[in-house]
Amino acid sequence: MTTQALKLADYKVPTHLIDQTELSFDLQDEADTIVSANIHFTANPKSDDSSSLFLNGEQMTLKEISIDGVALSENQYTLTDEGLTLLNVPERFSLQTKVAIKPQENTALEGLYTSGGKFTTQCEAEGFRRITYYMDRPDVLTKFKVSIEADKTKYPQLLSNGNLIESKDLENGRHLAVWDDPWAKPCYLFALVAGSLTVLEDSFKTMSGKEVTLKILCAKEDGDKIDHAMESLKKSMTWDEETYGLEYDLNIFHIVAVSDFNMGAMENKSLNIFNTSCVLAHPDTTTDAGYNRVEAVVAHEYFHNYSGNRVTCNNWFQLSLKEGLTVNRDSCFTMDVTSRATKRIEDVKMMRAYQFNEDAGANAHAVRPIEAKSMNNLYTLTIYEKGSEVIHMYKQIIGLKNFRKGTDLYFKRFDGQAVAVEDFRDCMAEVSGVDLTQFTRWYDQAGTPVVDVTSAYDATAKTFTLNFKQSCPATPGQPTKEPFHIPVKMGLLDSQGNDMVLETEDTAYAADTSVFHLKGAEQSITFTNVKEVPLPSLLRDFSAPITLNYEYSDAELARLITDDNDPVNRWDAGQRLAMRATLNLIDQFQNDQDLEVNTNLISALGEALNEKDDLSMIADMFMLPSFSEVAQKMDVIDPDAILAATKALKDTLAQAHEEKLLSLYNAHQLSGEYKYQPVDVAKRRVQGLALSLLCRLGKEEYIALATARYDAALNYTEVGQAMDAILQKGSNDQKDQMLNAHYTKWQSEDLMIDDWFRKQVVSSKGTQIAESLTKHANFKYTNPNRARSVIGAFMMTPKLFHAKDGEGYRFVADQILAMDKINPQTAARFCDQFSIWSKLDEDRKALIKPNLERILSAKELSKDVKSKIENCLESA
Ligand code: HT7
Ligand code: ZN
Repeated sequence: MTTQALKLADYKVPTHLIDQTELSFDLQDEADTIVSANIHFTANPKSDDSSSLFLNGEQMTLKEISIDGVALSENQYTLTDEGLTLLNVPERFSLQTKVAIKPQENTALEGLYTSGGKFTTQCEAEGFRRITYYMDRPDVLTKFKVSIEADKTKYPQLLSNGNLIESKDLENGRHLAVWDDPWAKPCYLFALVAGSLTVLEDSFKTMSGKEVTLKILCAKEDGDKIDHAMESLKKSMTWDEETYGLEYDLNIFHIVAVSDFNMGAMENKSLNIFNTSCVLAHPDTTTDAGYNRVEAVVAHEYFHNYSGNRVTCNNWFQLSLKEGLTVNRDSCFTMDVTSRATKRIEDVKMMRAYQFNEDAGANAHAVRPIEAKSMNNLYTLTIYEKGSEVIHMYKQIIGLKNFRKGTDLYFKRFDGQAVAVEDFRDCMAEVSGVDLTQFTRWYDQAGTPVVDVTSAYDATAKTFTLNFKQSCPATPGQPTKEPFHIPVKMGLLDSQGNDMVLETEDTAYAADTSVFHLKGAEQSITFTNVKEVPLPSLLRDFSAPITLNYEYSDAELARLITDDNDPVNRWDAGQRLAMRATLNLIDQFQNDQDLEVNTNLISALGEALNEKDDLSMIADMFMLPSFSEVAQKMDVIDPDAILAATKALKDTLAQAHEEKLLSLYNAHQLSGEYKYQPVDVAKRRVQGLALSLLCRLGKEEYIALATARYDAALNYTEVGQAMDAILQKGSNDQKDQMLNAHYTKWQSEDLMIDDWFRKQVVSSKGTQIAESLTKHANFKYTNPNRARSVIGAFMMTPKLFHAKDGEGYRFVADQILAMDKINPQTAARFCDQFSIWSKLDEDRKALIKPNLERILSAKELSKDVKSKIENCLESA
């Protein structure tokens, strides 16, 4: 039977409200944990159905149950695998329950579980129902008081949300801590941690002068790797005050690092829990990208304190309300504290390579979906990244000042409430006076809109007309789409490369924001007084998450690369040229011709290498179209052709620019102490680019350069770049030696061993290495980071996943099945590369289908995996 979907249309207000929740945890080393709950319910006046009450509860044993202190007989409630129904309940009552749970056996990492000798929780989205019987839904908010009791030597720290109000020693070496959170919250924000951890303590003075204690806790051996997270936290707190006027609202804020974690981090109220990979940083073990990730994730979780915690979602279909907004907030933060253009380009690249791909596949869904078979599977690029682009569009449409007025209104009006995306939209409409009705389609219609643009210049009338035509491909369940309100930020360049002053009678163009408001399926705009043929620069700053087609000549793209005022469009012109070159190469490959790279691209990228001021832009320009971006341009995806074309492109660029690349490499050598600062990051980045291209040439001297970098490197960014180069082109002996040395040196550092696994997988040629790594003594399905370092890395490497003999598909299917028994949420993520399978060539489709069917026929498949594979098979 196919998995039943939950529907947004079936949303009903909760039957009851909760006035207060008191929880008590008796944590035992090996025995069951006993959770006692005292929950104070009131019938919800807005509900017409409060005579009975359903409480979610899974994988627990009910030991005791009473209402207002009177034990219930068995005919007063019913129990199923999914929860508990209380029959004929009064208007107001308190429910007392005692349940036993098994955190030591919880490998799904949802609810309460143990990791590295400590107890920890993950409740979003539906983990709390594995802790106690409760209304596990985001629209039931209440204050929590939590008592935790455990052995004092093994678990000296006992933490939960809010303020510590009591702590004392008990008999038998045990102790007790009581936490009280003054802010009402849904149970997905509940957290508990018990363990023996190192603490870094600092403080932050808020804009109103309140002192906040900041604590970052991690395993003892990682105590030297949390300074960067602390600095990032303080920067984030300042940024949120300065940018959004939002001040922290408690006297204490914790971050705890945990090694077994399904995602990056979790924003539990005042007790954020982080995957170690998103909090630990040290120059010897963390790359620049890793430092950047820590800074961004710390900011993201901190920003949730308002966008998510103070104002939350009324059901999980509204997830993007908090996630899209918070991603947008963390993106802007990163732009402000690092390089604006580089961050924006990274976001655009991510949208095109991954979110557009999601939109084109079997699991495509709207930013606010209308149904879901598994809540865990809602944590997608569409909800997060496209959701953030929706926020970006609000800013384009109503302007930055109005946007800030809108968020002020939103946080004030809905403080302490659970709301929907319309509530956010209405605030934006109210403060700006702009009608955003049509804009709502961005939430409801899935798929990436395509806008085809043509132009006409009338030399006599001195007018320039742009004709726009929008469409959106069908997606599962949505065969046709209505036109979107698309903000197209634009400029027209004169022959000197300057922006013309734009004149038009058309009210669809807003001069203050340079935005053309495309609302119709077809719409034109005419500019007057245009003295010469202009060169349009369209969709500046990627003002909308669309594909915009315009027939630029190679020469026009070269002009945009050098002249455009908008860095995103300068970069995009390079991307367009590179995509054109790649598609030509694919054509040549498919017609058995010699592969010859477009010379205009070679010279344009040669020009880019001369850039002196913004080194990062060089590296951005050389980010060539990825496998998935190219695949999206093909009617039938031919992996062999894509791989051959991208290889030819990189090899040719390396040959053509060998000298420049070498001088770039030599010019930016850094010495001294590692600093995570934009100038140094950019230098290391271009060096890494140069080294990897040079090593493609296979010359001894460049391998020697990589070896020298490996030997002399002062930080892991440099070491990692050298290792990647050696793994690509070094001798087998050199590779073995280097890998052995890495393993020996870092065997006690999990994240470094993850990298050891990952590097071997991505540099391997077939399935054998990955397969044997899954049998390595240090490989474990119970640790998502480790599993991702092999299985995730494998499936994201097209030459491995799409191997002609189908071994890649077989391997990933085997791994999904193995992982699903342990951790369904992480296993489900390994299904994602299959979502475009029906667009592949016939041979590959025939290889994939039996693997999908094999997964689906497995006994006891989780609904997370089942629903993804069902969608794949249905899409064919
Ligand atoms: N809001 C969180 C989403 C989340 C999660 C985090 C960790 C482990 C499992 C999880 N499921 C959902 C993280 C965030 O977006 O900030
Ligand atoms: Zn988030």
